[in-house]
Amino acid sequence: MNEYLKKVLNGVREKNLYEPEYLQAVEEVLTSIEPVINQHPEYEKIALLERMIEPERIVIFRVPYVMDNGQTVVHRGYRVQFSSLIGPYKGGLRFHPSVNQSIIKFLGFEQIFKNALTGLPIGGGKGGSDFDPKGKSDDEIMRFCQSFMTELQRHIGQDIDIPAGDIGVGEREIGYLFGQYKRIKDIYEGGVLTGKGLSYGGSLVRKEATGFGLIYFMREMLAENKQSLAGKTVTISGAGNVAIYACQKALEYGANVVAMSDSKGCIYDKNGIDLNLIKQIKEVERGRIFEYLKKHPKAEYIECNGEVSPIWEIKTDIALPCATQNEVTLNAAKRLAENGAIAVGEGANMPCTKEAAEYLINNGILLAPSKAANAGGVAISAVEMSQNSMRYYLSFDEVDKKLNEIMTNIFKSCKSAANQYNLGNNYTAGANIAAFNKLAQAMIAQGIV
Ligand code: NDP
Ligand code: 2IT
Repeated sequence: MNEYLKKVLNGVREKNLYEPEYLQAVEEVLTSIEPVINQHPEYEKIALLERMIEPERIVIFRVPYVMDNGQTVVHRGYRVQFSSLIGPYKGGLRFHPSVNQSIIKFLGFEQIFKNALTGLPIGGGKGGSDFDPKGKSDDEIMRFCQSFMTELQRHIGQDIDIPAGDIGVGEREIGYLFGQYKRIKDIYEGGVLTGKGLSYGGSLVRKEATGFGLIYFMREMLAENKQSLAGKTVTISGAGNVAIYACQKALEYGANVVAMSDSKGCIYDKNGIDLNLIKQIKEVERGRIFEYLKKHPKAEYIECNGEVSPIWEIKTDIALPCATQNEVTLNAAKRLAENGAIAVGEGANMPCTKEAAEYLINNGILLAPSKAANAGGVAISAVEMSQNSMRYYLSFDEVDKKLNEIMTNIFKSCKSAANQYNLGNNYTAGANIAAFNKLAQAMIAQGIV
C-alpha cells in the first residue's frame, strides 16, 4: 500500500480507537482512492488527507427535557461541523438511542463526499441525539426539540450550518426545531433548516427526494448494464422516509416490491407490498410493521431475532437497504448472491459492511454506493435553500426534473471516475474518487486551513 496512505490510516486508527463506524468510513474511502494518491505525492507535504478526515469542529451539549409524567431526562446532543470547504456545513440530525460520537462523525465524513457529488455548494455536517422518539407523545417531542435547539441555535444559521432530517427526525421534528430557532433569534431565516413543512418554506419533492433519487440512480446503473427495473422483484429494508419513497418510485417503474421491514421484523407479501397501508401505519399512526397483517393476513411477518434483518433471506433481484448502517453483513451479501440478486442500492448511509460491499462487487452484483445513490435528499435540501433565498417556490415537476438530472449526473461522475482508473463497475470507488478529486482541488486552492 502507498506509504502516505498507510501512515494516515495508522494515525487515524490510533487516534480513534473507540470509534468503529468512523474508522470504517474513513478506511473505506482512503483505501479506494489509492490510485489517485499514487499520482499525487505532493499531497503528503500539505497533509491533505489528515486535514480532510479531521472535523473542523464538534459541539457536544446537554439536552434536558421533562417527560409527560413529570420526570426530567437528560440526553446528549451533537453537531459535527466537518467541512465548510465547498459550502456551509450541511447534513441531517439523527434522533436514535444508538447515536454517539462515532456514528455522527462517520455520517458527517460521508456527507462531505456526498455533498460534493451533488455539484451544489454545500459542505458537510451531521448531528443528533441519543434521544428515542419512539413511543413519545407529541408534547414530549416538542419539548425535546425545543431544548435541543436552545443550544444548537448558537452554532447554526442559513449561511453557517443547515441541519435537516435523518433517522427519527422528519417534518414534525423540523417544525418544532424551526419554531424554536425563530423564537430565539427573532428572525425569519427560512434556509436555516431543510425538510420544512410546505406551508412555511419547505420544498416540494424534499420528502420524496432520497427514495426517488435512489431509484433514479438505480435506473441509470441498470441501464448502463443492459438491465431495467421493470418486472424485477425488489426488497426494501426499513419503512421510513427513504424506504417508502424508494418503494413508490420502484412501483412506478414497474418493479414488484415484495418486502419491507422495521427494526423488529419484516413483512413478506408475495402479491406485492400495499404501500398505502405502509404509509398509513408508519407516516400517520407511527405504528409497527407487523400491523400490516391485520389487513393482509396472508402476508408473512418474519421477526428479527438477531442483529441481521431476515429480509436479506428473501429471494430478490434487487435489494435496497434503506434502514441503517451495517445492516447488510457478509452473510447477508452471500444470501443475496445465492438467491440470484443482480443489484443492491444503498439508500441508507453505509448499510453494507466493508466485507459485504467487497463480496457483492467481486461477485458481479451491481452496487449503488450510498454517498452517490442517496444524495438526492441533500441535493433537494440545497434546492430548498435556494428557493428560500429567492423567496419563491418551484413546482413539483420542476424540482423532480432537477432531482432526475442531478442523480443522472452523479451516476455519470461515478462511472467516469471508475473508467478512468480501470475499476470496471466498481461505482463505490468511482464515487469516492470523483468526490475526492473535487474536494482536493478546493483544498489546494484555499491554502492550509
Ligand atoms: P426514518 O426514521 O424515517 O426510518 C428509519 C427506518 O429504518 C425505520 O423503519 C426504522 O425502524 C429502521 N431502522 C432505524 N434504525 C434501525 C436499526 N438500528 N436497525 C434496524 N432498523 C432500523 O429514517 P430515514 O428513512 O430518514 O433514514 C433511513 C436511512 O437513510 C438512514 O441510514 C439515513 O441516514 C439515510 N438517509 C436519509 C436521508 C433522508 O433524507 N432522510 C438522506 C440520505 C440518507 P424502526 O422504526 O423500528 O426503528
Ligand atoms: O444523510 C443525508 O444525506 C441526510 N440525512 C439528508 C441531509 C440533508 O441535509 O438533507
